[in-house]
Amino acid sequence: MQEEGLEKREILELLDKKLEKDFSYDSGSILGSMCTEPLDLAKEIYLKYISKNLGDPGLFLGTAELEEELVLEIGDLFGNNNIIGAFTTGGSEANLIAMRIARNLRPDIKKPEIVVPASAHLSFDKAADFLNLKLRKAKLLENYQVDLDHFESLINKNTCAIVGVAGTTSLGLVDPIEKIGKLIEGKDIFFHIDAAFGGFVLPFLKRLGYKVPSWDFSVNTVDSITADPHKMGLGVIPSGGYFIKDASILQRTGFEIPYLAGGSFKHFHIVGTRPGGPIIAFWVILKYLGINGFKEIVKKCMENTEYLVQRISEIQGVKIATNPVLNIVGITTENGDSVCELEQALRKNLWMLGKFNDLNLIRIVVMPHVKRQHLSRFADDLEKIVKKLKL
Ligand code: 0PR
Repeated sequence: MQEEGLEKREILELLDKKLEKDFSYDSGSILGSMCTEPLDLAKEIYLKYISKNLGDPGLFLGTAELEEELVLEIGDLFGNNNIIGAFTTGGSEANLIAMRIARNLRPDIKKPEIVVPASAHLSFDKAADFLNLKLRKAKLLENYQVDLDHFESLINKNTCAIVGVAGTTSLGLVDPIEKIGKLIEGKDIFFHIDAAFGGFVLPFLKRLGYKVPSWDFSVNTVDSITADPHKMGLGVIPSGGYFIKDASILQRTGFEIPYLAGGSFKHFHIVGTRPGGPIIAFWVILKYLGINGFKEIVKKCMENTEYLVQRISEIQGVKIATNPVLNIVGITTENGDSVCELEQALRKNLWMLGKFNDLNLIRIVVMPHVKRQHLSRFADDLEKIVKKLKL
């Protein structure tokens, strides 16, 4: 650190240089991210309220009330307007919090276990590690759907939670939530849904007339849901969220912090200091877009997804892994060859994609920043590269 402070102009120049390596959403290069450029209004509001700290809600009563209001509004969207919940740094934290609740609701289990589909996000591996849970993974069938028989066989007297995914990380698939729920009917096992990605797509897809399987609180065995504003909610990073059906769980498993300036309160959070800005920004996004605004955004993403699927179907040597349910497309080779070389070649052409080695696929997330012309250029490049690699 230098002795004297620099001029703002000098600092900005330095920053521009340092950050010029970053990719930007509007370049079209970012095809494999679940984040996107937040709405301009959300950015403006976030900056305005950047100092709000929900770690001490007694000092920011208005913000705390707004968070509660937002949770109820989201509950309404997810089939139950009588829930509790809060916003987090992202889906990983929300999933970790849900798994902690599930574990603590069952103090009678000495060696607690959770059952997740093999397609579940890495955050469950992390949660199992942090919380000392045994993680049991149900394998996938050929069509990438979870094998329900295997799932059922993994449930036993030590199971404190099971997980269903509504929008898998690799392919955007929705697990058969109703059928999974049936496996634990009448049992004291917590049922968590990871809709970090799908949470702010599925309700709008349904309203657009797409066939959407039941995945939310309308399935009566579902206890909690993760859904992230900073993915398809177009919110500001960091913002994830968890939503819980039974409000009494807060009293039973929440932490109490007794010494705060604003007074004591109960909460589930890992962090103490908690940003209010992204939450206020998300409240504004819901007000600004309304159901119809979200429907329009989701419709465009799905139309672009369908365009991409069509273009890939015209390229010999590659194919889509499975028909997309959400705005996520998996690309694999027709002859079963590894996608590694293909992914590397695409990366050299500055297409930044996801790659899933276990499923041998490249993932494209058709986020709102991904435009038709980007996909068209991508498909042209893909065709050339596939020819060159003789796939
Ligand atoms: N659950 C699901 C289903 C997810 O796909 C993710 C993240 C999480 C939970 C965890 O969310 P946080 O990352 O907010 O903790 N899925 C993205 C992925 O793995 C995360 C991501 C986002 C990766 C942007 C890259 C990127 O550029 O693809």
